[in-house]
Amino acid sequence: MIFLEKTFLMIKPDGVGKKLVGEVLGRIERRGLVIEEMKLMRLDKEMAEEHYAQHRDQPFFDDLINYVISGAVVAMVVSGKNAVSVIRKMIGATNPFEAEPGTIRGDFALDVSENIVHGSDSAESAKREILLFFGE
Ligand code: IDP
Ligand code: MG
Repeated sequence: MIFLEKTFLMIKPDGVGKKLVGEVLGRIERRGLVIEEMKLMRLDKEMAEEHYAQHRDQPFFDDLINYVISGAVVAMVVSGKNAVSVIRKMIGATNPFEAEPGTIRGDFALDVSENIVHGSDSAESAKREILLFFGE
């Protein structure tokens, strides 16, 4: 089944710091996906904790929050056919050791705690995250 859907993608502080914004946007555009909304912003602690609420009980939670609030992020809504799973494939595995070359993490990251980008893991997560960041 093909779904025309929206997903949420965020270039995390290490991605912005490594000057990978253009690289990530270029990959999204060249794939034929559409950037519907985009903003450069800084997350506060409350918003970061809300965004990553599902990981609240993980041992890495505090480090994750401190990392994601440590600098500017680029948040965006991306649309296209099967955008949620297409973006997840383009991002690659959570642990960059396992991310295939050709994926964003497989090409630019080597550390599970700093892995360049976030992408929604399901249509439900996308809806929640788009509401949190863009209020729609
Ligand atoms: P995802 O970003 O591929 O969806 P999740 O399991 O949702 O991965 O984890 C959210 C984020 O938390 C990861 O992108 C990464 O930044 C961080 N993270 C996940 N697992 C670990 C870990 O084992 N140690 C440190 N940080 C982690
Ligand atoms: Mg996730």
